[in-house]
Amino acid sequence: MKCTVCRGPAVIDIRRHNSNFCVEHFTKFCSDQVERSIDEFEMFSPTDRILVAVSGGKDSLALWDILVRLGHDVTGLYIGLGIGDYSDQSAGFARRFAVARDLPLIEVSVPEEYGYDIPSGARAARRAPCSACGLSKRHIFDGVAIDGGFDVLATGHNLDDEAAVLFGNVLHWQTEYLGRQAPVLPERDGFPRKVKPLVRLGEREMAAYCVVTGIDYIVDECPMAAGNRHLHYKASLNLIEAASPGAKADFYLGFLRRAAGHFADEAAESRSTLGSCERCGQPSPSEVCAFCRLVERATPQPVDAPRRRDRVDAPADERVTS
Ligand code: Q46
Ligand code: ZN
Ligand code: ZN
Repeated sequence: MKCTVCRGPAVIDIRRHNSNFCVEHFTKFCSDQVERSIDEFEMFSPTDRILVAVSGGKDSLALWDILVRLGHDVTGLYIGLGIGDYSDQSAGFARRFAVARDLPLIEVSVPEEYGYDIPSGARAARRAPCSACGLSKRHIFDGVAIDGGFDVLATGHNLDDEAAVLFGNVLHWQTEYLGRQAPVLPERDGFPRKVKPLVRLGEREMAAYCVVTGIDYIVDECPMAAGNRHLHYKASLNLIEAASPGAKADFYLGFLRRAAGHFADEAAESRSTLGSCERCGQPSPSEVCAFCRLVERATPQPVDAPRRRDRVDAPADERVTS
C-alpha cells in the first residue's frame, strides 16, 4: 500500500477519500480536515483563546495536539468525575500529555469541589449516570470558559459521534435537537461559543493519529457507557459505512449543508428566555438551575451553593505546566 501523495509506504487507508497515507501525509490530512472545519464553519480566529475539554481519551488529546500544531492558543480543561479507576487513569493521561508538551491544563474535581461523584450522585438524584455527568460537565465547561475569559470551548466530538447523534435524532424526529445539531453553537446569554473541530474525522482516524504521533491515551471506555443507545447507532452506521464507504460523512455533512437550516426556527422557538440561577449565577430558565438542583440531591448534606470560580487566575495547583 503506497501513500497517495508521495508514493512512500502508507500506514492507513481512508476508504471514503479513496486514499492511503504515510505518517507525514496522514498527520497533514488530519490537520487539514480540522482546518477546513474551522474555516468552513467559522469556528474561531487565529487570535482567539481556546479552552479544549479533555478526557484523557484519543479524540480530545488529538484535538488539543492538532490545534497546538496549527498555532492556536489552547488551554486544556480536565474534569474529574469520580468514576473509580477510570477517572484516576484518565486524569493521568491528560496530565502527562500537558506536562510533556508544557501546555496549561485546568483541573476541576467534581467530588472535591461539589461533594459527589457521578455514580453515587446520579443514583441519589435518580438520574441516569450519563445524564448527571453531562449536566455536570456542561455546567463546569461553561463556567470555566466564561470566567476564564476564553473565546471558545472546543470538544473532541468526531464524525462518528455526531453521525450517531444525528441518526438518533432522525430516528425519533427530535426536530428541536436537529435544529441545534451544528458543529458551532454561538455564544449567547452567558454561554460560551462551542465548537467541534473534529467533525470531518472518524474514530479510527483519531486513534491512528494518536498512534503515529505518540500520544498516549486511555483506551478503556467509561464503564458507565454500557447500554448507551448511541453505541447501537454507531454500530449500525459502521455496518452501513463498511458496505458503502463515505455514507457516514455524506449523512452528517449532507445534513448540515442541506437540511439543518430547516430546523433552525424550531430550535430558536424552543429556547426560553434565560435569567440567572440564584445560587450559582449561571444562565437558567428557572430560579435554581438544573445543576444546582442536581448538587442538592446528589450530596448527602446540602453543601454551600457552588459559585462561579475565578478562572482567570486559577490556583497553581489547577494548572499543570512544567
Ligand atoms: S464520561 Fe460521563 Fe461519558 Fe461516562 S458517565 Fe456517561 S457521559 S459515558 S462521555
Ligand atoms: Zn506520503
Ligand atoms: Zn445554579
